[in-house]
Amino acid sequence: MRANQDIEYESVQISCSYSKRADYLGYRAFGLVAMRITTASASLAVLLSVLAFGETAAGTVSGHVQVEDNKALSNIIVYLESANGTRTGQVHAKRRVSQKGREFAPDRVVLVQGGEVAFVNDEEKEIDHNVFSLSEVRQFDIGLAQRGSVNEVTFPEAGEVKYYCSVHKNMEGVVVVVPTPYFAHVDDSGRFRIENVPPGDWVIKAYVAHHRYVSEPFPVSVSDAPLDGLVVAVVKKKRGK
Ligand SMILES: [Cu+2]
Repeated sequence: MRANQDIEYESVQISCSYSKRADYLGYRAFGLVAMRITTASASLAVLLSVLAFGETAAGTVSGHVQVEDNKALSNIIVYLESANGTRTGQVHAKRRVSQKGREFAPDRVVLVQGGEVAFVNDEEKEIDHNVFSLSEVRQFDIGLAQRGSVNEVTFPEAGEVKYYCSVHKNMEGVVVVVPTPYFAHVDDSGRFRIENVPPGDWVIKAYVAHHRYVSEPFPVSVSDAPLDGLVVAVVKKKRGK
């Protein structure tokens, strides 16, 4: 290259102007691609909303949870209950809980009322387990479960079901049974968002894992317009309750 300075100079000039041109073309090409992506995602969004809502409109319910004295509580679930007691939109999902390594996993399951949990003894060694609950909502005892066994337990009533293993005292878990599929986990900043809620009258409630706190339910009327900025109060339980 150094043999001919002029040629090198010229080639630099050429490549320089070429690269400017290429940049310009690239920019334009990028712009066009970006436009195409935007158009594609816009049509996708329209398609998705049509798929999600189908022929019946559905609403979004969102807001935040306000805990008394701003106490930091984790594992709060906000959910909707039908105002007239009908059970809408039941999804009888089956959840699986492993017992491997002498622990229930996941040890916290949210289940829609009527659903079931399969407790699986998937230990690698011959270790027997058991699952029992003395909760008000659902009492059960699956007896001694050998390695490889699967025991399904249904949860017909809503509420909190704490359960244990009679063989291993440190094993415990909880099934939170909610009345409808319209629930959301509250995030670290206290916010929640429940989507695809059928229009109608609902009562908004919260499940609070801390036994000294309880939510203050209130009615909400859902339409196809988003219901935003709701404040769900979580307060200390009154004495004697
Ligand atoms: Cu066990």
